[in-house]
Amino acid sequence: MNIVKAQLSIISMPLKKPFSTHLGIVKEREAIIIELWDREGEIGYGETVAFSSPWYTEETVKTAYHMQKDFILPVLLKKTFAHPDEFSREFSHLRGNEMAKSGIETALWDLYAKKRGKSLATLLGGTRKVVRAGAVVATQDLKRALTEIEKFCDQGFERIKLKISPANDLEWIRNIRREVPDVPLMADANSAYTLADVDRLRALDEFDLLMIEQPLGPTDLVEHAILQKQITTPICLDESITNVHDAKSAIQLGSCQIMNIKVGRVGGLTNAKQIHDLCMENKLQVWCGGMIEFGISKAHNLALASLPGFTLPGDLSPSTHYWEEDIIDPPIEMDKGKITVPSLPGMGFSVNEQRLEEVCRHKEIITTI
Ligand code: OSB
Ligand code: MG
Repeated sequence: MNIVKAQLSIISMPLKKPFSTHLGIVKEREAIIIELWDREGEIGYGETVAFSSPWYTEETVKTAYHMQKDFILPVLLKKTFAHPDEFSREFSHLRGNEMAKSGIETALWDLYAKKRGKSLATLLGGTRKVVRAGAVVATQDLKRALTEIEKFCDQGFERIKLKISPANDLEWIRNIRREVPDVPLMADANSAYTLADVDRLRALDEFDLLMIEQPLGPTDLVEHAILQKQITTPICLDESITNVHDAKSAIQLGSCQIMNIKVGRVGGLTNAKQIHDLCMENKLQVWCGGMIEFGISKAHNLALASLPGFTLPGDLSPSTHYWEEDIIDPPIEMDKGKITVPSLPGMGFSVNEQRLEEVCRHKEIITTI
């Protein structure tokens, strides 16, 4: 693959409703859409899932744009890649900045799959035709949380994930369990606790949660291992796993029983697949995490989630879940809690150029000359 031209577009769209965690509220979603052209004019699409501010990881839309424009694309435009797997190694000298890398790496994967006339899922080694969808409840109001859970269950979502913190955990989950005793329920703390909260976290054990996601800090692999010995609810890691090495360490230490794999958080599809393979070898269950993303990233997620180790429902939702109108065509749909893995070449969806233009705030073309 020889990339002759790249375009970076910063887009912005309001969410249908605010997404609220103990770390802040997302009302408007920015993202960088990447288009890579090869010599024959074929285009590969990627999406950078960094947020406008560094609340979830240290990256932002602006830092990712800087990395892509000034460090990644100038090198990429001078290279020839036989396979998108080469990207991760080539840019390993560029530290961190996984979301910046992922936006471009996933565009390379899309282009590569289109050139081969194969779906991304097929090329990654996917084995499922449909994946199981899951919804996230991210609100500071218990009544609203209960209403949403009921709605999501009616829509067919196969599991509900509740955002928790010491301000809304035990009381909330007790109420939810009273209203909907059997719903497959998990909690995501986004690092709201420390080991000093072990009694509080142990009190969650009685509610039969599928798992608790990232209770402690991002670098707390040792602390998560200590916590897991004191609670029965399986720990799932999210923020703590940014590469294959983190995943190996977490498995060695016993920091978690389950992993959430996000393409953007781990620097692209190649690394995501490697973490998946490692978890399968070590008999850990994995699921595909979400980033309140647009359709391009959603499409890449569907391909990844078709791999055999993705045995649990992910943060996978239809286009209309967060957006009035997505940027892909057709939009992603859910049928009875299942989403079909695209089978057309590449990511399997077209980009809705008119919609992309509508939500575009800034764009720039980068070429070798
Ligand atoms: O912690 O999993 C998280 C969204 C943005 C940033 C972090 C997280 C999330 C989610 C997934 O919870 C929401 C979704 O995309 O459906
Ligand atoms: Mg999470």
